[in-house]
Amino acid sequence: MPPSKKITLALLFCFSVILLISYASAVKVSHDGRSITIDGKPRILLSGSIHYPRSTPEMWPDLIKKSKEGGLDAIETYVFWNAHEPVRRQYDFTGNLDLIKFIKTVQDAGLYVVLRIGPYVCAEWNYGGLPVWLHNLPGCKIRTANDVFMNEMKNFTTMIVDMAKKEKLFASQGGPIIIAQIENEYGDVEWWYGDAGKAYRDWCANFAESLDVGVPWIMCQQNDAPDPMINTCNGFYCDQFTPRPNYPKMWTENWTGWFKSWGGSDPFRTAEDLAFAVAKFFQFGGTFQNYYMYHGGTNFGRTAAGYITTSYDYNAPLDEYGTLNQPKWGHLKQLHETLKSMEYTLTHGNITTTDLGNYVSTTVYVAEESSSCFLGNSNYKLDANITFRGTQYTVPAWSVSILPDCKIEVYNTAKVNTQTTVKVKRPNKAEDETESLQWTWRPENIDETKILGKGEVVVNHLMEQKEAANDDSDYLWYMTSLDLKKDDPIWSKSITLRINGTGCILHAYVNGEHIGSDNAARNFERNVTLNYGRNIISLLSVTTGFSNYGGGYDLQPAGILGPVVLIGQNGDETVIKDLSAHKWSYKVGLHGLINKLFSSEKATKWSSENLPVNTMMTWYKTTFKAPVGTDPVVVDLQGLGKGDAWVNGHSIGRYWPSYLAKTDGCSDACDYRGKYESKKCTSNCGEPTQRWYHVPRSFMRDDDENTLILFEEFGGNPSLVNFQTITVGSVCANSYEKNTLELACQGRPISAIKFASFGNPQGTCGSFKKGTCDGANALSIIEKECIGKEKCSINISNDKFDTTNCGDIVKRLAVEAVC
Ligand SMILES: *[C@@H]1O[C@H](CO)[C@@H](O)[C@H](O)[C@H]1NC(C)=O
Ligand SMILES: *[C@@H]1O[C@H](CO)[C@@H](O)[C@H](O)[C@H]1NC(C)=O
Ligand SMILES: *[C@@H]1O[C@H](CO)[C@@H](O)[C@H](O)[C@H]1NC(C)=O
Ligand SMILES: *[C@@H]1O[C@H](CO)[C@@H](O)[C@H](O)[C@H]1NC(C)=O
Ligand SMILES: *[C@@H]1O[C@H](CO)[C@@H](O)[C@H](O)[C@H]1NC(C)=O
Ligand SMILES: *[C@@H]1O[C@H](CO)[C@@H](O)[C@H](O)[C@H]1NC(C)=O
Ligand SMILES: CC(=O)N[C@H]1CO[C@H](CO)[C@@H](O)[C@@H]1O
Repeated sequence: MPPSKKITLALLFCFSVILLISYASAVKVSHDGRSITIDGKPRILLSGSIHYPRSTPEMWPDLIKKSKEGGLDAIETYVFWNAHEPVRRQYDFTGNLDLIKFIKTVQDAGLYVVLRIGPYVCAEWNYGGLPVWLHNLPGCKIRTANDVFMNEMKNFTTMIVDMAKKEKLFASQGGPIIIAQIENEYGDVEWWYGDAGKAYRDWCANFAESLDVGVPWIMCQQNDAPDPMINTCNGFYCDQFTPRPNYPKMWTENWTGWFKSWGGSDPFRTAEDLAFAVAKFFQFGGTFQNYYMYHGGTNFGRTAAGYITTSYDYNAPLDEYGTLNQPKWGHLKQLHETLKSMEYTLTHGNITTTDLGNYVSTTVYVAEESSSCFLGNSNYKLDANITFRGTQYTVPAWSVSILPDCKIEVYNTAKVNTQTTVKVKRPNKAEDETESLQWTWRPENIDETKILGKGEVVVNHLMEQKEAANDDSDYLWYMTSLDLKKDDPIWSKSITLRINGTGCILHAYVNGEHIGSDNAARNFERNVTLNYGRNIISLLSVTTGFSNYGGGYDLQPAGILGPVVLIGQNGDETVIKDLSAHKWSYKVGLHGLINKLFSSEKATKWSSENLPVNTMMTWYKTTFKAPVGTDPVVVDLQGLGKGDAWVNGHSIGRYWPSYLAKTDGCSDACDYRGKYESKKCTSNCGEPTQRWYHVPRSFMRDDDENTLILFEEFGGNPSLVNFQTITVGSVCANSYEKNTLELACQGRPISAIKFASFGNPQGTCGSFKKGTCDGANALSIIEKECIGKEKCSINISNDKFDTTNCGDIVKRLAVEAVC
């Protein structure tokens, strides 16, 4: 056969296979009154949020694999408009913004996609995902019945849908996208927009329908969603949510933890409470639920919303770096397996719930021959003894027991049988341990602006920062000058400069001299020294992202709106000179940012002499070897103030270790019982809000020298900066009898067993103690079974362990192993 013919045949073959696959796998997604149906089959669907820009394409396959292993059916993501269209009609879908690649990666893993286009997304993302240029577009009013806005929303949303259609990514085309979302939690703020809000809501629904994607659309938190939009629930608990008749009970945001703000402590949510919330949702007829977040990740660059930290870990089942957050990940995996085994009864069965009083209830799902049962105890103090169909069950307070066959308890949300993993940070072994990083530096060149007061735009008023800077930079200079004659009435013993700000960071300079800064300036006052003749006042206003939530959130002002006044005080006489309507000139950005000093390829002069410390507006540069291995890498920025950091030109986000978390309200041990809210369980009080910053492996070169560049805005000391890897230090397990205890060091062998006791051990991981009942041989059994292995599992049965004189108590095995 001539070669050309071979190729043609091969091509033909490939082509027909592709045709066959896409034809064969096109599925019909719809819903009945109970659940989403896929090709007519009612489904229990477990989904988890992973936002593609909050990790890297290199991390995606592993994140998705771990999601699948954790028992998810679908990955949910928002689409981030301001990241994709930073300048009107100029698009970016490269790197971690490659939405299509992300969706295909999910498809390759065999999972579905829930595409929440929005394009308003909230998400603690800068400006809720909307581009700031919309705010500056003449006549544009955001998220309401406004033609300018609706045209832009239509333009972007249509483009995203067209991109997905072109790649055949909707389920109706054989792709993975089973559900799409328009807008986001609009029902929570609709009142703010009045009748225009209602009109906009209807327009959103009609517009979404007109896109003809062939899969159902949802509108979350939208009780008045027009047909055929599906309203869904968001919250920490959604079991009491009632969908409209003939619509399924769907939960699109189950908050697995909470986000962190600069100055705040670390919120966490226990595995027991999260599992309780999920189990209760399914007990009361739920059929679709999505974890917000399953992997939170990192706010790289300038993507975080106002005062939101760079880490978006969220205490999610997969941590910021993509490793398992145990026991949460494993405890939910077991729950998912249990729920999946009941899919038929949960989606078909007739439901009977019996209230036994005292917040205790039983729910029975009966479908033809099979049935499944839930025993729920929402009492936050009292364990319940339930006699159910002749058998006695103990359901701990604030928990749900699941009996897939209505006889045997397979899962209880309060009984965690999964190991707890304790992560530790280790120094970078690639660096010589005795030698710290070598730094060079250069000053940020601000003289030109602060002394001369020269800007690009001059107007006779104070400009709002979004309008003046269009979100091109965090930094905006406001500069004015005033000529003072000797007979000016302002002269007095002390002259004060008073600035009414909007809560942004402010650095104030008078005649080139720094007179003070404020972290969140609303009322800034400093005494100043002025000269006869010309005086220059330069104010640097710094944003940390714009607000992302609330009715009219887009109109919340940023920057300096004034008044800016000078106050002279002479005895009882007060003289006020209002500078607000002076001639102000504006400059967006800083010299070093505009000139891309952070790009490591840039040939600029850096000095190694007289390294400054605690000096504002300083650039620092160092090189380092990438840590060996594959463990996640962080850079410890303790000692620094606030600024931006880049590794080999990739932004790793804003840093601010000098901002300490509030000192009170932390509870390292958190009682899972009782209603959770975002402030209930927090840790890290009094410590830097964020000290460690994720450096994705793909940002670093293996052998070559890697460059870290910092722009230090407040002043700090880089001498303590170092790179670390995050590994599993120890693992703990705490399992009840009749379960299998599994220990795994995530790729490393177990080196020692620090604690083992079978009986009623006390305490938690790291501080276990023997109780009154303790089988003598537990330690030797575990040591024999586990040491030297990457993972081991032990079936916990009474006959293996010696438990004489323990009586009738329910026994547990507690183990702490060292990796
Ligand atoms: C978006 O608007 C531009 C004009 O600004 C137009 O060329 C383009 O076709 C529009 N895209 C869609 C999908 O409507
Ligand atoms: C549910 O109950 C109704 C009315 O008793 C009955 O007709 C139906 O067959 C039951 N469905 C199932 C799946 O058992
Ligand atoms: C449940 O039964 C156990 C003994 O089986 C008892 O100790 C406990 O007090 C009972 N709890 C309640 C709430 O009745
Ligand atoms: C400006 O701040 C001062 C306090 O420093 C306050 O008394 C005044 O009301 C503020 N003015 C405006 C217009 O907000
Ligand atoms: C300004 O100076 C006056 C008089 O010296 C003093 O009373 C006042 O506290 C100072 N204000 C500030 C904001 O430093
Ligand atoms: C534990 O028990 C299960 C079922 O009883 C069995 O499949 C498994 O192999 C046992 N594991 C070990 C480590 O003995
Ligand atoms: C109402 C609200 O804050 N919505 C948010 C719900 O959950 C997460 C909070 O982390 C946000 O991203 C949502 O948009």
